[in-house]
Amino acid sequence: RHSAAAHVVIGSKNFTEAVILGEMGAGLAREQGLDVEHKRQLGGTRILWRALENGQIDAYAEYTGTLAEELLQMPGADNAALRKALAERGLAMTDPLGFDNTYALGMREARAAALGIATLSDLRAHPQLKLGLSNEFMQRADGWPGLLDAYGLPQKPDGLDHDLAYRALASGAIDATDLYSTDAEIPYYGLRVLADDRHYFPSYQAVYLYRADLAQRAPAWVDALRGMAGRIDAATMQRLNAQVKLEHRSEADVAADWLGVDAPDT
Ligand code: PBE
Repeated sequence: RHSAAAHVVIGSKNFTEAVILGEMGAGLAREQGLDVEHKRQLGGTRILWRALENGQIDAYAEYTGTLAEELLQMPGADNAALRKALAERGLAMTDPLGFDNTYALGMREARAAALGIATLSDLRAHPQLKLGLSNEFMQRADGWPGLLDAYGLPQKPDGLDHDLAYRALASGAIDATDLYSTDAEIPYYGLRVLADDRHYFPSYQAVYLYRADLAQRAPAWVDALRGMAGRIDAATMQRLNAQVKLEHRSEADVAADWLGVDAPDT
């Protein structure tokens, strides 16, 4: 070795899938011989975005709809337009990894069936329903404020941590919550996903975002991240989420398994 391995940093948001994708990105960097640090569960979307912009991290997994609606404020923008706006900020994104993780509202099947609720519009007739929505969803441009407008919803939701929402739903403490469509709990609890009959939610294709200067500092890692395009479909992502959330394996282990490498010692 004539020079120390380059140091790179990947971040992740504070939910399971984000951490798995962070561990995969870190695993790819390690395979390239880079000295990689994963800043796990740094925070919500805006925290990760700021960390990427200011160089505290070099990459993280994001979703196209989140970029368009919340981060770049370009509602309806296609991926080419997003790429251009990112480039103006010294940032870049990979092609889509192969799955969408969209927001949706969900209820226990029995409760939804008893009330005859199948679509988001159906919620209008049930003002008494208790909505418990994840804290980030309550605030976001593509979250509750817009949903309320789009559907004219009468409920007064409470905010809660997304990881607690499924238990609250199962226990009957709340009637409905925002789901992430690749969550393992949706099939596990047999939840009813309410149809977005007014097409409020955009598409949320998973991608890696990275700093454009990474192409000079760690070109092989950029190639490896870009090589993830099209490699994870929704069923696969949901299965990996299940390995962590339902089978209680670590994200690092699940990611290493999927990559076909040994898990790092931590
Ligand atoms: N999502 C749905 C959110 C969380 C789940 C992927 C659009 C996001 O992280 O932006």
